[in-house]
Amino acid sequence: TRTMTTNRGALIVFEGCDHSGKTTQCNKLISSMNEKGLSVKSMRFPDRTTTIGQMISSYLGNTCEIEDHAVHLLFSANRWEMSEHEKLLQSGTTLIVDRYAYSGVAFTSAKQGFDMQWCKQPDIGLPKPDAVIYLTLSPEAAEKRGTFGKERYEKKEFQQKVSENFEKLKEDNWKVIDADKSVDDLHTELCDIVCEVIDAAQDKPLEQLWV
Ligand code: FDM
Repeated sequence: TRTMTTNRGALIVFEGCDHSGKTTQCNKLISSMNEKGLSVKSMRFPDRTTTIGQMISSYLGNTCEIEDHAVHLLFSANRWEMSEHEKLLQSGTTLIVDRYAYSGVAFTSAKQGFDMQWCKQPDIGLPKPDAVIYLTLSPEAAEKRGTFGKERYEKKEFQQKVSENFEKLKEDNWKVIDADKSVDDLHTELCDIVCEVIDAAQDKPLEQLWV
């Protein structure tokens, strides 16, 4: 006899540099997939709504100081406190996630005195994304899209180091996409990719990050 199982949803993460359109694209994907009747949910990290997230938000807004190692662990804790969302994946909901542990490692290891291996440690064992869609933009194209905001890390030299770190984090589940095109063209491209990822994930078990 054949047991009835629900196909699991896919865990799809978006990473990218400032002005790459990550957040815009995540939002557009959620609405068009909802229109198609697919079960999808959006998440973003940091999730500023939790107690830990509020501390992170104050740190990013420069209204408080937190020691560099300590804040790295808070960003990671903020992902672990959402790991119950694995249940949603198992029950068939696809998660579209704006930033994940890769941002955690890329940003902290852009600071003086941090090595990547140390930075990865606290996120080991989180649900591993079925795909990481990495939106790239040349510094020139990024500059045309506007200036940096006022939050911590929104500085050109720092962002350059972050990009170099992202390059080092690429694994076989990464898809690098050139974001230097119109919002609608990029959206069309991403819709196709996301549908393929959802199809492919159905029969594969969810893995653990960096194990
Ligand atoms: N950021 C984000 C980190 O430094 N570590 C992390 O683990 C994550 C998820 O927080 F500068 C940084 C990246 C960015 C800032 O992100 C806030 P949003 O997407 O602008 O809210």
